[in-house]
Amino acid sequence: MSSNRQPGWWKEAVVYQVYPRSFQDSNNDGIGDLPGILSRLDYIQSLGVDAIWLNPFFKSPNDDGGYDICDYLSIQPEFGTMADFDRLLEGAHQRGLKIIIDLVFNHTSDEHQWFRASSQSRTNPKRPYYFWRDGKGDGPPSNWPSFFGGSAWQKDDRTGQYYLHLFSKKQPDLNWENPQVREELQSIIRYWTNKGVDGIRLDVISAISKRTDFPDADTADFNEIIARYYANGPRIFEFIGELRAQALSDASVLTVGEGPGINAENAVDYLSEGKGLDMIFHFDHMFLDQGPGGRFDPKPWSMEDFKLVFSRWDEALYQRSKGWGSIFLGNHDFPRQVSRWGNDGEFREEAAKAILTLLMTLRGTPFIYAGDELGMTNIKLKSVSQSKDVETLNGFRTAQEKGISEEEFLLAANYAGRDNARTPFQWDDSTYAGFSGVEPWMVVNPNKAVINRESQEKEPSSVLNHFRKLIRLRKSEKTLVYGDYLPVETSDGQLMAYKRVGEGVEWMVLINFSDKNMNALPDLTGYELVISNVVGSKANGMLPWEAKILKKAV
Ligand code: TEU
Ligand code: CA
Repeated sequence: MSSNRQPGWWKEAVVYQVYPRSFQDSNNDGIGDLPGILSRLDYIQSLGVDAIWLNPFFKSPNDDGGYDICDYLSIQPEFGTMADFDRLLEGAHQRGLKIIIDLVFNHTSDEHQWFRASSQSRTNPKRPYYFWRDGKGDGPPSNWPSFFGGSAWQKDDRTGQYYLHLFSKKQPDLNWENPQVREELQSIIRYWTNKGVDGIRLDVISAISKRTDFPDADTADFNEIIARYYANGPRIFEFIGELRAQALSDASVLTVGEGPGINAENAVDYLSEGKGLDMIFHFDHMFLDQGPGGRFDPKPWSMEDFKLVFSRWDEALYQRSKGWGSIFLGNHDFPRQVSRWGNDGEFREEAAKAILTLLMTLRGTPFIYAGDELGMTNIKLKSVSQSKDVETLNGFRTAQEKGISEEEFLLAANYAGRDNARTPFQWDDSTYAGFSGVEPWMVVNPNKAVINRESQEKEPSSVLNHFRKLIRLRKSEKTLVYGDYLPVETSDGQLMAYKRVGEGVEWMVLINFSDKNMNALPDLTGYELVISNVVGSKANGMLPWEAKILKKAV
């Protein structure tokens, strides 16, 4: 049964992101799988969400959590079978849930048959599926760094050339200049849309058009390198437009592009109505606390900059063009949102609800990462050896080369690393949190005794039930979806305030991003409180991490 899909269905939707490896293990091998997700569809439906984004579940050596695909048309054996996927898709559609899959087309695994052939010889017909270049002197063709540490070029001794890999060396970049590659990718999309999937997330889509002269980067600032050398390449809009016109011509199939390096100025070019993508994920807020060295070079972020990101993007997407935005505050690549933006100690519950309030009251489609509806937190790894993430493990090697101690590196990794978001989902307070009957692939957060779905179902004021309240409010009040977004000046910088304005109604959202009480609020004349996330809320003040949603008829 296919889902009844209209173009633009995503605008009023809320999307729930599931990282299959960490969500539910159904066969006690310690690894999450597709039947496990199927067994939890009633829970997902009970949240009130409309769609599920599944991180990659295709055959992969799992060098980068499945983002290194060696067969786009088969299921990762430890996740199950194609029949399991079909049952999951059917089960989701039966519950009115749509399925968004995650296709990684910037690169394949080095174990993909295309790369195995391409690396055989300089004359192999598949050689031009990837980027092969002679070195410069006795070094790589250019000084480009990989996202995952070291050079973005790997020397292949068999043919004496280097191949490009913006990510791990087991993730060679595909050569989109080659029309054969583009045709192969189009047929992969058709395979999955013919199956009835409702949307596609296109991984790192902003980087698929390379500057094929591979000029040396003239900066060491990694996020600048992404923006100026990896993303927004010369043929990017041509390639996206071609994808759209060919395999993605069904306007009811959502296309959301992951776009590191996309900025508020050029985002509209990626979204041009009908020719471009329906939505993109930008990273302006997500890179706020990354120093020039990238993820493991954290720096303090400011509320002023944080607020500016949302104003700037709302203005770019809605006031300057007819784009549509996605809103996310956490995912499988970033630390848990309550730990990163909030407080995961004394005020954890209030802060988790406050951040969910932000997520659910902005203009754009909210994407919530599984576990954030419970207020799951970061994990404190005791040693780097506990990490299962190539980005962290390589990052540690790079740090060691700079003489940085494990203890010092762990401070950065425990603050910013991706392992934080990949600990098993906390269903209950049993030994392995109800995720599995055996020790899982990844350490379970010890706070599962306190933070778990089972206990929160029973608690009316739990983070989980507050999230359900928020999603019900957003669904019943279309101004929270489509209304204008108007930032409101506040005397205390830690107070985030904004209006959502529609026909005959104004909403005001106030979020106290601090551990302290506040008593200087914007003028609330005529507004009445609809939801607060704390007990003992006062009309003329804000308690620590309080988030108020107020409404005024106009
Ligand atoms: O991430 C690409 C990316 O640009 C970053 O946003 C991401 O934070 C990454 O960890 C580098 O810091 C996508 C996927 O979401 C990520 O899981 C993959 O590792 C990556 O692409 C390569 O496929
Ligand atoms: Ca399993």
